[in-house]
Amino acid sequence: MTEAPQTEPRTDWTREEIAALFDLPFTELVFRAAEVHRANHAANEVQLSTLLSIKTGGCAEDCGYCSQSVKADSGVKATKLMDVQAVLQRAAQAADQGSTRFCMGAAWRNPKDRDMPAIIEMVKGVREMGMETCMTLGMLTPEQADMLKEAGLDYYNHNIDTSPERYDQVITTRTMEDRLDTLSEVRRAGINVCSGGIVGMGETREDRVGFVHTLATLPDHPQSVPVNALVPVKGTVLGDMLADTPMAKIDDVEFVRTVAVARITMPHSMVRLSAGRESMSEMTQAMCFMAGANSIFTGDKLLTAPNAGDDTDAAMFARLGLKAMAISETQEQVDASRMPKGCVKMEPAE
Ligand code: SAM
Ligand code: DTB
Ligand code: SF4
Repeated sequence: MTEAPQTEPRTDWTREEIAALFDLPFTELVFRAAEVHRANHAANEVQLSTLLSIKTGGCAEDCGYCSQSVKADSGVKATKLMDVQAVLQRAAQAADQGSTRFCMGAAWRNPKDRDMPAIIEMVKGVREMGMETCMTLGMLTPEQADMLKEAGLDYYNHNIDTSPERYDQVITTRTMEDRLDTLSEVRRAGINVCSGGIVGMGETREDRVGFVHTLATLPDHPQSVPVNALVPVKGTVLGDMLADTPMAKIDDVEFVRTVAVARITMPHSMVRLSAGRESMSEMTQAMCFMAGANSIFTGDKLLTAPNAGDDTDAAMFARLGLKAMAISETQEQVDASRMPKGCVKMEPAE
């Protein structure tokens, strides 16, 4: 007999339970994930977020996947922080295209206090347009987290990227603990957490288990969980590694499995099919939506890498019968994810 779908968030997942989910026959795993998805979300609706790099390149960190690290020979030019008005113009274009969340990313280890006034203006301006706001600026001090909350920031993106065991093989200039500390400050400040990572960096299945386990056992599940497929960039440690050892590339089935396990273990979270869609077949993306992914990045550019683009996505949405999710729907999920664990949401009496 099949068990009832898991709908209440649990934060006591064991690694063994998560490994057992990964080990399920593929169709059984996707079926279970689809059940959890349908029990908690409108199954054919996808939340649309748009990215903008507000400060590109020249980053002091050595993340092995990233084109923006000073250690990478990727040809990405370092720029200064964009002007507030230029950022707001790009947000207005994204809103016109139907996007509901504007995610602003900076290639920083952490923001400097002198940057905060402009950052705050950006958050306020984008919010005034009626879009949700997201920032990803690196590590935050408690004071900076409070300032962002005060400005009205809806989400902060800060990825754990991989398993705790593999972390120092990917990044040496900070630790997983540093990442978890910032996530905890963001949570304390009352900002929604967006945290996920990258698969396809040559990691093992056990690393993917550890990656999902770390997210699913945080004190609260992140409200958004981006699952990125590595975009291999020439001149980065991992991009070059993958070019030299193509057998290290993750296969599509294993990618879909990772999405499905994230969906089952974090039932209320928005699971975002993030970077890497540009080189992914429509069928693999369709399997990800079936397995519970319900958010994407729109537009033809991520931060520095190409993205699928609005026309391609519109054609895919039409073929698959998907539609854009309204902000009110996303907010319902956020409320559900914040309910005390073990509570069942009651419908109002007739
Ligand atoms: N500097 C900030 C930070 O590291 O938190 C914000 C920007 S950083 C580019 C945001 C995230 O993008 C990273 O944590 C990583 O998960 C993802 N990312 C960066 N380069 C990528 C690539 N080549 N392929 C897939 N994901 C990537
Ligand atoms: C996330 O998890 N993926 C986005 C966002 N958060 C900031 C970034 C993807 C970056 C892909 C590579 C690039 O554009 O340089
Ligand atoms: Fe810098 Fe973020 Fe890229 Fe790491 S991922 S090098 S912190 S921009």
